[in-house]
Amino acid sequence: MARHLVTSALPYINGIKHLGNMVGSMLPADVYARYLRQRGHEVLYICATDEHGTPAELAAAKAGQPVAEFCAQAYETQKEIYDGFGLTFDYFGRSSSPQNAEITQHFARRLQENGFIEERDVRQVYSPVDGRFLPDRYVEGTCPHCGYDKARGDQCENCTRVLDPTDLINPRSAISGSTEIEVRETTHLFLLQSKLQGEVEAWIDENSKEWPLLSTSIARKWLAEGLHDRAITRDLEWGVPVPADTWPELAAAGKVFYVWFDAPIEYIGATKEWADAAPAQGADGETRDWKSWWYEAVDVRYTQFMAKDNVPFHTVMFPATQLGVREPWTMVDYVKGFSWLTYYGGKFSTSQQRGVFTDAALEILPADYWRYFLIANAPESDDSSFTWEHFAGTVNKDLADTLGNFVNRVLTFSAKRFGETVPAGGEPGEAEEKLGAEVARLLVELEEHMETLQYRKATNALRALWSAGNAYLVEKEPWKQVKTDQDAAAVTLRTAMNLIHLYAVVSEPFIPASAATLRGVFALDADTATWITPEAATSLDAVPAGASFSVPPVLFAKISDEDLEGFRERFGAGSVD
Ligand code: B3M
Ligand code: ZN
Repeated sequence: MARHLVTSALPYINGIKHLGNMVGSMLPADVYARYLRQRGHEVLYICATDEHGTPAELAAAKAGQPVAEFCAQAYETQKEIYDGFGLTFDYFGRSSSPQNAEITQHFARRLQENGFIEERDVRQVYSPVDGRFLPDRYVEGTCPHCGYDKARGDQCENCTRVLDPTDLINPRSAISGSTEIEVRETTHLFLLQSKLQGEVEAWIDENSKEWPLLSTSIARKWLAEGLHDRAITRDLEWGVPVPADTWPELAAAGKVFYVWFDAPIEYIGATKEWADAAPAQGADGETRDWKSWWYEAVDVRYTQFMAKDNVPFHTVMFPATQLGVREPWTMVDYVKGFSWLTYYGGKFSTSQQRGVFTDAALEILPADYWRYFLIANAPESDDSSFTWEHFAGTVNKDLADTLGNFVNRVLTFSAKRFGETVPAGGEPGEAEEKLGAEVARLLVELEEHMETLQYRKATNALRALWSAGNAYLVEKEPWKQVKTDQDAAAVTLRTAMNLIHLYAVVSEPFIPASAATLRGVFALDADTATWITPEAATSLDAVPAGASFSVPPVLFAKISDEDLEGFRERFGAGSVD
């Protein structure tokens, strides 16, 4: 059986992420990791904050803090939010860790030995007003490709093209706003990606056969445009230093690696952080062999999650780096890319505070409401839009009316008529057989969609499982049965309770907190968090007659019109420019 390595794109340290960021990387990765664990696989789910580069320096400057202090604080803030969303990282690291510096420097040395790095003198944007070079996001201007006037020096947010600061039209300093910009000469390390084009192409041909179209089309487009040699160092204070043993002059000049060079390496760095943290966290007694996941790891299947703007870096550039290192580091097997989640059809915007940010989301409603809505509407092939109306409608219909109501009705009614044990008596008949077959069929569907990482389809199957319970109740009408045939009512309620148990298991990756409540309904010895096979589901008898149960509090509160109005007001619904 394969061991599963799962990573989600590393959230930048510079601010709180919005729901679009959440659904485009961490949340689907968590759902997948939870599912795989339930299926009994060995899983390592790794993430970290991406702490280097100009975004971190700019955010720290804005907060008036030294950058190390800013990052340490911002890391804790983000980590707390992800805990709140129920994300089950095996480790949530920091790209500023010594582990990442060590591995990044190792990669650079190997690339140098293998002839894939070259020192080049380049002309770079310099701001006399700020007294410094202006790499990447320190410059803003007009995109030469699409004309977007707030393009950053490293990438245009509008057309997603990767840029060089000198490409920008009408450049200005992001620090002072000064348009008095000079171009000066300085030396940087270049990664000779052009030499690796053929190898990357061959690797893509061989490995991307099963990837979603979104990922392969972006990778192919980049390869078609040709891999260009790229500067992998910067003149910044904060970053992984160029190793002095290999490049003494550049190290003395204070050059650090470009954030996109060290960030993907942090997937490995964070795994080493996980291993190094073991003595402190080692109550579980497990051995943490980071290298067994990353080096000569023939039994590891590696799945990555990210939004589409990150796809080129993961499908082309990082593979080029890995190939150039000429060592057997684990390369990605499956790249799950996502389109954008929009806010009423417009962009979520950090600077304009438009949309819902993850901290505010948890302030107003429990994580499961967000998890469910976001995964059910994951922007898998196209952009999808968040609106409060759609969100409230989904929560009320699927969670409150379909799942919550079923659970509450069955347990409350049974407790009232038969007491708080699963009713005994009667034999399952045709209706139960039909239900069992339907449940088994839907479970197979759910499994198939989870295995192929199709989240919308998986959620449809989950919802259909919940609906099957309601349809069964409507068909059997236990509240009528109980008046004429106690045994018949007992069969119906017992079967319905087995459905609740099944829902507790199969809903867990999606809505873990509610699933835990459902598992707690029955005092069963067996670990019910383990997946139920379709064969076992057919008989719907895991919870036996006589088992005790308790009625949980209402699982999902409905979102009222009043709530909805309040949310719209607070978050500025529909204010799209
Ligand atoms: N931090 C970009 C982003 O947050 C970047 C991802 C790095 S993954 C190695 O969208
Ligand atoms: Zn552009």
